[in-house]
Amino acid sequence: MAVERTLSIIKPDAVAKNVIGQIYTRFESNGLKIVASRMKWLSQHEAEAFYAVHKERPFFKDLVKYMISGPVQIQVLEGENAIMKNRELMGATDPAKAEKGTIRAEFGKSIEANAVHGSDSPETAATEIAFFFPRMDIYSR
Ligand code: IDP
Ligand code: MG
Repeated sequence: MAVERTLSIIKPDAVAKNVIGQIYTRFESNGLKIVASRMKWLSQHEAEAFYAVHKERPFFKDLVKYMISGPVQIQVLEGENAIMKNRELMGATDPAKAEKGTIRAEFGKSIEANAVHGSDSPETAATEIAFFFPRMDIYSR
C-alpha cells in the first residue's frame, strides 16, 4: 500500500448540522491526516466546474444548487490507501443504503444531501486537490 492523498468535502448539510469536528474525528481515528483545510462558499461557476463530470446527469442542476446553498469544509486527507479508505469511511452514495457506522449513514439526509464528497481514484484525487489547493498550502508531516 502507498501513502496517498485524497480530496474530501464536508457538504453544506453537514456543515449546517455543526458536525465538522465529528467527521474530522472519523478521519483522524482511522489513520487519515488532514494536511490542508479551508472553509469556502462555492460560487455556481465553481460548483459546476468541480462537478463537470456529472453535467449530463439528470441531477446535475439540483446538485449544483445544493452545493452552493451554504459553506463547505474542504480538506486534503493523507494516509495509506487514503482514497479507498475515505470512500469506505463515507459509505454508499445513498445514506439509506450506506453501511451502518459510515459518515453518510450517520450524517447524510438524502442521496443528494449526503454529507461528504471523496475522490474516487488517483486521477480524480490529483485533479480535485489541485482545484482547491496550491501545492504550497498542503502540509505533509
Ligand atoms: P459519490 O459522491 O458517492 O462519488 P457520484 O455518483 O459521484 O457519488 O455523485 C456525486 C454526487 O451527486 C453525490 O454525492 C450526490 O450528492 C449527488 N447524486 C448522485 N446521485 C444522485 C441522484 O440519483 N439524485 C440526486 N443526487 C445525486
Ligand atoms: Mg463521485
